[in-house]
Amino acid sequence: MRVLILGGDGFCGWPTALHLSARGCEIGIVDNLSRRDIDAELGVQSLTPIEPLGARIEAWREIGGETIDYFPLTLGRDYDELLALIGEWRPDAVVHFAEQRAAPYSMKSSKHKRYTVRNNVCATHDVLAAIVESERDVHLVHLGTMGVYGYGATAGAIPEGYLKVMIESDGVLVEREILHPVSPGSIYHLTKTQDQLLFQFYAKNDSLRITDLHQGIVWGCQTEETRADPRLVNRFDYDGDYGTVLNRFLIQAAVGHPLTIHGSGGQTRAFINIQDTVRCVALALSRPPQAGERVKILNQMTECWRVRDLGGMVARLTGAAVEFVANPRNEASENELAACNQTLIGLGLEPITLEAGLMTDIVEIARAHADRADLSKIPSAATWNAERAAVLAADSAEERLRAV
Ligand code: NAD
Ligand code: USQ
Repeated sequence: MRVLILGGDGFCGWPTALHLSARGCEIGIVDNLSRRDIDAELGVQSLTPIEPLGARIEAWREIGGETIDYFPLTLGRDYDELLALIGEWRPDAVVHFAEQRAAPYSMKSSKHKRYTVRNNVCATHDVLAAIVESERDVHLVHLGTMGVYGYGATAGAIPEGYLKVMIESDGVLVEREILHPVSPGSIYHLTKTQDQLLFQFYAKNDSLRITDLHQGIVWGCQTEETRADPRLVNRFDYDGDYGTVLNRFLIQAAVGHPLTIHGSGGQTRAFINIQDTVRCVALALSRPPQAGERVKILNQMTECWRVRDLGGMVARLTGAAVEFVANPRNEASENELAACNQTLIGLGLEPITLEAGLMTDIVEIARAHADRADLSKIPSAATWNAERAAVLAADSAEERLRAV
């Protein structure tokens, strides 16, 4: 199978490219390296030292991997080049990871909000339009997010994308299945809800075959393939904008920083290990929807955890201190969460669940590169609104007073 990986230099895209390449797929990567530019903008770097993309690809070939093609395009801007690429490279499937994916980054300022909306929505739409215009039968697999559902009260486990409802028609109650209502918690998450509508339209209007993987928070760093050579190492973000909660806690523990629990830590979220991410994408590719079928939506998560329980677990494992800090986000301080993931389990996914052994592995990676960590980049400074900004400002003024 020929697979074009959009965003193949990123945290999920790079290990997916290698995983599929190792299993006989011919791989092409499209990436504009904007994630590396954002590192420069924020003055941060991946905790693990990542090679330039060309060197990564060359290292894969040197250790016996297949050749991977690279196309430096900006999706949402270089439309003609994308269209030509789909026509000439002739992918059977396109896996779309190429979006600005950090909620805090998307909330930093109007500039960041506008960039995230423009980048993500235009990228997704251009991919859809180009597949139609190319007249090729391509299966599009997109990485969406569990966050599209929001974290309000749910009646039982969140279904996979669609919700059965009863509607009244001429005084008669009729059962319908609708796209699950959305409740995004950031501009980033909002763009994923827009993506869903684009997919729904193109599946209906052009019979495109689309799978949308609603992924939970990814933890971990390495996969079977990225471990094969130090030059293949995956990126590992720990800063206040791009670091995700469990990875941040593990690094904070490794560098002796207290674990930064936002608010009460009662937020419950869905999680998945990076090794399972790449397996899930391979499973989704193996079971495409038929032309004319509705968008196939799968919940790509394996377990749910409350943030303060995660903090407690990492603290017990490592001896780290825990700190409850003012929450920069506008989010429910406590929520319950359960989600269905039967489709991927039914396709054979055997989840890697949070275990002390695996976490110790990551703490070891973090310790090995601790000298690259910039502790001043750990606090999450992007505030969601004026009220949150005031709370954080009051909190740091109090801290300064305590220090004198
Ligand atoms: P990432 O930022 O590490 O990777 C995204 C890649 O896409 C980067 O290499 C970037 O340079 C590229 N890119 C972005 N916009 C582009 C554009 N317009 N044109 C070309 N290239 C572009 O992010 P990630 O963690 O690998 O996430 C990949 C996808 O998975 C995202 O869509 C994200 O929403 C989704 N996801 C990630 C997580 C997670 O915890 N990391 C969880 C759920 C869903
Ligand atoms: N949190 C802390 N302390 C920290 C960092 C985060 O308590 O130091 C809390 C946050 O306030 C939030 C929760 O942990 O309640 C999760 O935050 P996160 O940064 O780990 O995850 P999130 O912002 O939701 O985004 C990440 C990815 C995004 C993906 C999403 C999946 O960056 O690309 O879509 O996870 S989901 O959350 O299911 O929508």
